[in-house]
Amino acid sequence: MQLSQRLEFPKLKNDLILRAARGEAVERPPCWIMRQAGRYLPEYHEVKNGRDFFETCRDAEIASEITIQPVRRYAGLLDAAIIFSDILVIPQAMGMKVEMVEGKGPHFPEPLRTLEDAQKVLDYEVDVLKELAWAFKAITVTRMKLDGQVPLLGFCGGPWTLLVYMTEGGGSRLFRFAKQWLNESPNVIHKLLQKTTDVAVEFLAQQVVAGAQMLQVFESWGGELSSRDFDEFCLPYVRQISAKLPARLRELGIIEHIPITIFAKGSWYALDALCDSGYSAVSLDWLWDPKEAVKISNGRVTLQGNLDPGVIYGTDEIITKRVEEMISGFGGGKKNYIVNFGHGTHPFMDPEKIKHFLQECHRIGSA
Ligand code: 1CP
Repeated sequence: MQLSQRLEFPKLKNDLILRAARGEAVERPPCWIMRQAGRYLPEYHEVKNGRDFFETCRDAEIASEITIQPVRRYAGLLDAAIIFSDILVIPQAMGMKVEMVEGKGPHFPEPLRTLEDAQKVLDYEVDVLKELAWAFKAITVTRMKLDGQVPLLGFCGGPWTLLVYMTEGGGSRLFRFAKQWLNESPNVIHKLLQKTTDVAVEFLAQQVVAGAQMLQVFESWGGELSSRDFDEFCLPYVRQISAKLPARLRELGIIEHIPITIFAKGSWYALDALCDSGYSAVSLDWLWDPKEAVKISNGRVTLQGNLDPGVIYGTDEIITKRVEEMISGFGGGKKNYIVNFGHGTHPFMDPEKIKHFLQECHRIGSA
């Protein structure tokens, strides 16, 4: 798509998160929450109405409604919306079947177990625009409906995390198959990671064309890798994504800088490297002491995080105390900081507690 053909979107009224991601000084830290749309919100279950998960993602009207629900409920408290979708749409676009089992999570009926299985995926010709057309439509519809209230975030799974699901066939505790692949057939794994990376770059770029204003890469299983395996199987691909994206965006007529965040859960050893990996922001899990992370990042990136989501089960007083500690730990939050949890919301969380968290982030972050 050329510049002249680009879609016209409503004017953005709140660009706080974009400014913070660019490293500009801000009046208070922007706030959003990983997995803010979905399972803990009664209005989500109402709209989903027992439908299949991927069916809801593929219906632009429903996906946009679910994306906007938290923005509406927490009016004025959230500074970004994240498109309602899943990281596993990339394996789907690569020809793999993925089902979402209610109450259990993702399930691949035919995970990669043999070299022939892997070859089939490597040989599959992926047409990102065609296979994920529904995702781009959902983004465009959502951006229009948001009417510039807050920026819309696009996202994808990191290549290593996607490989875990493709080999394990779902969530895992032991990572038996993924680790077997890494240590038995590293060459095949590199080919799969490369192919996934190429699809991820195109997917992210097209999300921006469709209307995403900021992006995040979720390497949720980063911390399952040893530091040396992270350097071999994760970091180079995560780096390729941030390195290749700007050129692809320019080809597609996008000249503005699109901030991109990397979240490599559990990969504490990689923070220094991630600060030099071409990402505007690095999202931290709750194992980090904010002060230590600030010391290491030393102003190279904007840090995002990192409340232990479990704090939301606590009293208002303890939530307030943890917010104070978090924001002061990140240096007061007026530069190089975005408020978030260290991981996603849980289905059992009380939306009112999350509201208290957000209100306190605003109060303390504005002081
Ligand atoms: O508000 C939002 O963030 C909604 C959009 C969203 C995002 C960004 C969903 C909806 N999923 C994701 C990302 C995602 N999906 C990640 C990365 C973030 C993280 O680490 O949490 C991962 C690992 C997945 C995979 C996945 N999808 C799981 C985890 C399985 C495991 O291995 O433990 C699950 C349970 C899903 C299903 C899913 N995705 C999203 C929702 C709301 C749900 C629950 C489906 C339902 O309604 O039952």
